[in-house]
Amino acid sequence: MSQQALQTLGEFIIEKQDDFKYSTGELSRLISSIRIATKIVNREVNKAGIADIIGKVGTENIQGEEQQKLDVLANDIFIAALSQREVVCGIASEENDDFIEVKCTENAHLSKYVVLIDPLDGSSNIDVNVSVGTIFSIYRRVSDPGSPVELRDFLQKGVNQVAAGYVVYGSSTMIVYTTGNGVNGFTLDPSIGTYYLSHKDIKFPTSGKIYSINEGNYAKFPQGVKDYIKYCQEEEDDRPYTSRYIGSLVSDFHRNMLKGGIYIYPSTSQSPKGKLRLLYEANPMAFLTEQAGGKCSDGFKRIMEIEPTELHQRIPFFCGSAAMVTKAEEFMAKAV
Ligand code: AHM
Ligand code: MG
Repeated sequence: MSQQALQTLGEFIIEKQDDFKYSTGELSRLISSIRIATKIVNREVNKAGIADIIGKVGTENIQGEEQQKLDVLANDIFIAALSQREVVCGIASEENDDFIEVKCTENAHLSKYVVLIDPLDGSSNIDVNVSVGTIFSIYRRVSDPGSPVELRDFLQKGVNQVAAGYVVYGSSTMIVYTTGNGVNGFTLDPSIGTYYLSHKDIKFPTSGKIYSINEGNYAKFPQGVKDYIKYCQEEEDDRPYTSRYIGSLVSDFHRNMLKGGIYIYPSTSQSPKGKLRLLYEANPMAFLTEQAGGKCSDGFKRIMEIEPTELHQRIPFFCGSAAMVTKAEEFMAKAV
């Protein structure tokens, strides 16, 4: 295929800028900054094996989990790329305890956007060469422009998202994002460092045959989830379904969105709120899911309508093909 015939992400961003009434180009610049950072992170992830930069740095993040060097590096890369370009007034990262106020210049202070980011999700997979990802979520600030950002600028419901997306650093590196007009995916040509539009207007198949859940935790799952797993395994109609779980949210999500499937990270008896974070993982994935025609809930209610109360809040997460999520919710409701 001739590369000249393909649209680059840069061209796509410029073309789509006109979709927004009264657009100032600020969101386009912000997405372009993310694009640049992903290429740098991609380079680091790719060379991780040979560069011997994998290892523990001896610090722990707010959730008390061990950080690996690449998490720290990816976090620094995104924060630098976003704060140096006058495109955001605040950044919250899964790797930082508190949000960051961006005040490097007067202009940046006036920016109307905040970004929430999980710079390197699934990082425990890096040292075994399994795909990892970046997840991001963009909101318009609610406090007055020009004043320092506040916690409430970040604690917004998912329905307020202006844009969200992820990068999968996989056998190919892809960026997939939405600004509320459907979901598009771009694949990186590493030889020239350019993303090309490869997956236009992605839609979740309405149903599917894949279920993704960490079944090692089965004994600790709520009864509704146990019942749904049993349903997935029954020999009836198009079942049993296929079990696929990478343990890297972005990769599991990406596969399910393209092939049809459901991803569940439920509450467990040990972690009643589950594992995934509402602001850094659940909400951006929920926005993408809904934009692709899928469904996303905490097992009972829509993820994007949940009022956040803290930056690192966790939430049970059911996400995927609409018919499959609806079915899982039926089992949850029956078991209450
Ligand atoms: P992380 O943000 O600490 O990397 O954790 C999130 C990851 C997800 O990518 C993945 O879906 C999940 O944790 C796997 O958790 P588990 O190993 O408990 O199944
Ligand atoms: Mg994460």
